[in-house]
Amino acid sequence: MPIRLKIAIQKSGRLSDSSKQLLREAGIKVPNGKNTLLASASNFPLDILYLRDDDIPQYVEDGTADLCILGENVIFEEDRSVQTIRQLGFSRCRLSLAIPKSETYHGPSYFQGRKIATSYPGILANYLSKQQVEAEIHEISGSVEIAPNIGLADAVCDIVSSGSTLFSNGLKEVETILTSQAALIGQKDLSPEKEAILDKLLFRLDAVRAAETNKYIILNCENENIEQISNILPGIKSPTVVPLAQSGWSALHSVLPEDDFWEIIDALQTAGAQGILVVPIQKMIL
Ligand code: PRT
Ligand code: ZN
Repeated sequence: MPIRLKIAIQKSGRLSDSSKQLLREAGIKVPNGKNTLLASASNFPLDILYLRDDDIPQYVEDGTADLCILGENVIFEEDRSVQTIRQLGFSRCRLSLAIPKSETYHGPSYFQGRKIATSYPGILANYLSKQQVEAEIHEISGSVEIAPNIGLADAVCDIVSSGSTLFSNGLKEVETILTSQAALIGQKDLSPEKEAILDKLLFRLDAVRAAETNKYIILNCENENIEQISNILPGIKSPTVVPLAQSGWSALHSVLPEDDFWEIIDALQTAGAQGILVVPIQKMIL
């Protein structure tokens, strides 16, 4: 039997659609996983295990799965013997402490002697001990945000993304303990055969990620401005310069990190750039 890698992804939940989409953008035919626990990609040596996210770290640690896509927060909490291979940029969130809006907050000593509800007792205990604060940790598995309102705790330590859950429960965020995003996590010791498949997978995932974070830019300018505009464009190498039908004018093509675009747009226009187009990239091999 040819060797295949096994990747565990969340069956349904916040990570599942983006995990499947990432693998599909890497050209891997991923079955939907609706009524199945295990499925095989037909065009890549990868099997997909669809699981609850809480069960995944154990499966990777004990070798039932070689890899997984999981929120870093879960890995930080569980302290498993696994390794983070790549951060994947989606499902970004933070783990924060929040208290009732009406309370005055002066710093972490606020929590001394108080009761904090959380699903992340390990990370919270670590944070409190670093702050030299003694508090009672009350572990609950869901709906942490209602704990202060029903008198179960004085504060919460929970995952936040938009902040609207805290807000609608009359809470305010006062400390961020960690930030998290989805990550590709792997077993510590893969066989050389499996490492070789992982390298192929990473080559594809890196091409997808690079394409997501970069844009293709096309602009027109008079030839005398080419040098100045080229100096502003970060690009992978120097820009491609294509003459326009109108003499004395050229089009410049380049690639730039999306985050840089808004920073340099004014400088480009001041240097004489016109008709600027910013176009998504499908795959980018560096
Ligand atoms: O069923 P299963 O056990 O597999 O899933 P789950 O319900 O345990 O996890 P799920 O799908 O809710 O979350 C999976 C992962 O998504 C988490 O481990 C995080 O890494 C990541 N993530 C990103 C989030 C959020 N954003 C998020 N907003 N996980 C949870 N939330 C919850 C949070 O607990 C709180 O209740 O959303 C609420 C806060 O959201 P805002 O937008 O109101 O601030
Ligand atoms: Zn879960």
